[in-house]
Amino acid sequence: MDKLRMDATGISGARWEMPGEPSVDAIRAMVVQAHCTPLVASLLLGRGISAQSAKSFLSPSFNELSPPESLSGISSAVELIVDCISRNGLIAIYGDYDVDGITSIAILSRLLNLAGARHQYYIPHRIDEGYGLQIPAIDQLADQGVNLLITVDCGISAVEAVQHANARSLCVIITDHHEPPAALPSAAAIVHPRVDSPGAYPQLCGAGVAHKLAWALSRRLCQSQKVSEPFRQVLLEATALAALGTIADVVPLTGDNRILVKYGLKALGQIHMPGLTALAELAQNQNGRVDGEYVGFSIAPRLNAAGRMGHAREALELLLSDNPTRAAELAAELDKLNRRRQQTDRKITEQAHARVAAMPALPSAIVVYDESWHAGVVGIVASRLVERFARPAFVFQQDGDLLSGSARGLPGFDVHAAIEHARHLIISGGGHAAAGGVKLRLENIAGFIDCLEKFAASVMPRGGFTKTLSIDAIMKSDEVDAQALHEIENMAPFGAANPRPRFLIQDAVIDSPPRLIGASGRTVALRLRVGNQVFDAVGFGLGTHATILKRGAKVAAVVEFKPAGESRFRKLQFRLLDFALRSSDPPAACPSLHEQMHKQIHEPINEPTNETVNETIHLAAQEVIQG
Ligand SMILES: [Mn+2]
Repeated sequence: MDKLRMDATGISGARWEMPGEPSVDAIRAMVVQAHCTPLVASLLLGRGISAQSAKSFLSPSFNELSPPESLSGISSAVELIVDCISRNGLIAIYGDYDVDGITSIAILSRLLNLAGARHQYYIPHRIDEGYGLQIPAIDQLADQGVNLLITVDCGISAVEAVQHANARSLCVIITDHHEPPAALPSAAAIVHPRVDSPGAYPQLCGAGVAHKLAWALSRRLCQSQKVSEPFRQVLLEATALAALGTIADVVPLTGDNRILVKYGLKALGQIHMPGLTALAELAQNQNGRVDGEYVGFSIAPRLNAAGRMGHAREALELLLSDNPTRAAELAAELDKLNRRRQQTDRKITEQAHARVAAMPALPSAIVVYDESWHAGVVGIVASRLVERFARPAFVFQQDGDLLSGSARGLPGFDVHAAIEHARHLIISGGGHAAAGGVKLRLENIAGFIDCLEKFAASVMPRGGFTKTLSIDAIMKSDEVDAQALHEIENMAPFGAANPRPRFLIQDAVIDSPPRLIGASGRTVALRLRVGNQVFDAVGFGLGTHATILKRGAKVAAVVEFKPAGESRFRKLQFRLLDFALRSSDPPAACPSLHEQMHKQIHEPINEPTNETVNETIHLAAQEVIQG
């Protein structure tokens, strides 16, 4: 059967991208080879996973993790560290203020502790110092007598800073995963998955790289491929920490990353880290499951809140603490900072929304700034503007005549390319397709806005940017059950590049009128009848459309299945991602899905809206849910 296509648009404004239909033969072959059910086989095929690779995808083994030696530079790095320890030298680990950065520091710090190395760490202040290896910090560390500097999650572009460190007789090891520049810094060793490391998994995050270094160092210190029990224990903790960093950095959950997350999440339940226990107690875990979504939406924002609203060292101290009382204090502090972050972000989002709504016309790229806006949340606010207006957004905090801010893009608009386009108007800036950061002088803002709008207009398709919601499969009402949910859970861990499967249920009926829940007023709870069954559903960001959902209304609904409760017989719940009202009953016999969809799904009958389901911007999604 050829690929099914249709032009349905949901109430959220997102275009629904329908799945191709794998052949029955392909499904059969995968069922046999991977010992999975036909449902899982068709989902995997739809994601481009072959029958050959399906088995290791479904049950990845820890032994499949690429060995530490696959990263070039790792053995020189290990020798430099061992040499420094043997001379009783002082080591500094230099990281970043986000979850990936602090988990990277925690991994090496816990290992150096066990190795009896003299060491300290340094995290720059997000707002006062900014990201990356900075010269004043290097001077400070040199003055404190540091001999060996190890960067984690940063440093690959720090050509000048490394030169400065060398001049101050600091030996530098760089471990990083950010895009390497053409000319690399003159460090004593560079450990990076995309620098001379053909055997390495290229998408490792900073903590994934730190995990490899910790593993190689453990082997070297134990003088054996098989490490001693205390080192095994620390590597187990390192795996859990690497999973946190991997999830929070939203790198694709394939290859090494999938293995690290799968075993790291498992390790979270086995290790003794009082900080994480204390944090988990505060971060309500509704279904009692420690999965990728729980870490991404509950644990990571709390750890990040320290860097955004205070100093990231509090979050690091939490990860390093072995004292339950102190850990509980720190967890409570992070929770408080996270609540303050939420309030701040909500307030600024409202102000930014109002600012955009007051513009004479919706611009092709949104640029807003204010002196009172907190620099720690401008990125989150930009995500929300993109979600609300379906336009790329740049949000700045003004400090005198200086503007510093964050940008978020959307499909069709590459933030990195846009920043390059405006390079002549800014002081500094960089990023990737989905997100970036910019600093510029106030006097250049008008030119910058003009330049960005022109760039956005040149790449914007007719009718504006549209976001797409890709659907994995169409599900008939009698196929929706807890068994299907159980089968899908085998595809976990879910996250970037492996999202929880999304299904289109074409003939659902609103069983209870929707209620608005949550502080934002944009989350809706309702019950959906599918065939003879009734399911609870929660829709994030759909609150504004709730009024058209009357009891008895027929809808085509795009849903994810969510487990409720930990029991084996747990109930099935829906997360409602989008819906479209249906005006008539489906025909009894469906000639083809294509025609059927065209007949049944009508354009939304309420006012057109730019509000869309922000599916592709993982960074944004990650930040938005906690609000
Ligand atoms: Mn990172």
